[in-house]
Parts: sequence; C-alpha cells; structure tokens
Amino acid sequence: MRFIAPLALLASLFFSTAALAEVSITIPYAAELGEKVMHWGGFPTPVGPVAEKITWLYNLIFIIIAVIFIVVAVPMGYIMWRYRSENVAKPATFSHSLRLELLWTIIPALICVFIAYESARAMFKIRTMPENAVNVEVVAYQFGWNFYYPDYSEAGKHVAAPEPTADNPEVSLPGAPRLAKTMVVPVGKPVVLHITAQDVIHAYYVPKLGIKMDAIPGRINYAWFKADKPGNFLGQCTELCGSAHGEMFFRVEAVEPEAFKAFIAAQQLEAGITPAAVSGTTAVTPSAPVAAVVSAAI
Ligand SMILES: [Cu+2]
Repeated sequence: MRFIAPLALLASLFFSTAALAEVSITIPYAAELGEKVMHWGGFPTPVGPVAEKITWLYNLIFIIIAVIFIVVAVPMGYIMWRYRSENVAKPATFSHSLRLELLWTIIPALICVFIAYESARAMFKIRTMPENAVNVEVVAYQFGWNFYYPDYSEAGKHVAAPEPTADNPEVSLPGAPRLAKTMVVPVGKPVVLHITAQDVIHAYYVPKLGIKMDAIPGRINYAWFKADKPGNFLGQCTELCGSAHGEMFFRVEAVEPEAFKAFIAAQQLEAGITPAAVSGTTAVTPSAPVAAVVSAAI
C-alpha cells in the first residue's frame, strides 16, 4: 500500500511527459503535398506571424501549466509518502493558515490575469486585418473551393485561381476523385481572406499558416496571414459538409512577388483583362460572384 502514492505520482509524470512528445498522423494525400498534419501536443512548424503567435501562446500556456503541475504534484507526492500513517504515529491537528490561503488565491489569480492578457493581445493581433494586403475571396462549395482576386479584377471580369488539371501533378491528389485547387499568394505580403460558402457551412483550414475560419452561407468571415517564405501549404475543409468532405483539399502556394505578378497577369488574360490596365486596388465590397453567392443565401 505504501507505494501507491509515489507510483501514482510517477505514472502521472510519465503520462504528462508522453503528452509532450509530438504525436503525428500523416494523412495519405498530405505526403503528396509535402506536408505532415500534426495532432496532439504540437503544431506544425509555423509559417508567418499569425501561426507564430498562436504557437507562441500555446507554448507559453503549456509551460505555465507544466510548472504548476510540477510545483503542486512533487511536494504533494513527497508529503503523502513522508507523512503516511505508518511513519507518523501522531498526526498534527492544526488547520487554517491565513497567509497560505491568501497566497494560493492571489498567485493563481495573477497567473489567470496574465494568461487572459496575453490571449487577448494575441487575439487582437490575429483579428486585426492588416493594411495594404492582397485580398482573396474564398468561396467554398460542395466539394471544392473558388479563389477570386478582386484587387486585380474589373467589372464583369473576375480573376480567379485556375481549375486544377490532371496534367499538373503538383496539385493532383492520388486516389481522390478531385484535384486540389491552388491559391497563389505573394511571399512577404499580408493576405486578407474574405471567406464565404455557397451551399452549406464549410471551414477554411491551413494548419501551417495558422488559419481556421468557418465559411458560412450568407456572410463573409475575415482572416489574414502572411507567408514569410515560399512554399506549398496544405489546406482542407474542416466542417463536415457532405459525402466528399474528406476530399475537400486545397493548397496555398506562396511565391516570390515576380512570380505572383506573372500568375495574376496570366489569370487576367484568362478573364479577358489587359494585365497592364490594372495596377491593383483594395477591394472593400464583395466582387460580383461573391456578392451573388452571399445574397442568394440570405
Ligand atoms: Cu466542406
């Protein structure tokens, strides 16, 4: 019997340490896109200020609770072992200590206030849309995504991400009936997403960029990110939306500004716009395809 308390303590220490270890699940398509999707105990390596802030806040809170766990559990385990009944014939009978009770009320309260303050600061950073951003309108549907670039569009002519094709192996998902559409963005420039859906609720989720936002029929939700290095980032719908929900992948590709310009120019030609004619403006109202989707749902 005397070993139960120390054993319980050791076991809880072991399991909390095991939780620290990064447990990852690799989904089949993700490997094709050079990504690994992490679950439990760790985020993918963050890219950009939003993902970095989220990871920083997670780590901060994790360290605080780990320290609290050790500070509480270790002395408690020691006291259970040291003052077990067979070791102390006559237990002391004192109770209450005003000083101690004040301490264990005030210190946790201060810790909570600190966590709330840092959480609010992170939230303001994440929820404040940056100026001078590239706007991308995201329209989710059963079962895929449309990406529009209103800054580079003209009335009636909409610049959009191209349909993926089977001869573009970079965006094909082996085994899946659908191909992942690619949202191309420039490196080092903030991107503001205007997210909506045309049928049911979906969710736009790019783990590495720290973005997860519901796409809701009839309203536009905003989110932003900045990819500070070139790369491909796997995205996925994370709101159960129907039979092919699990195949609703997409990809965010961050490219150098010159390559982004070339991409936009190509898509402008596709839309019937002379590339030089549009210098880039800031969209404040939804472009026509998005406005149509939003008003149809109301
Ligand atoms: Cu969906």
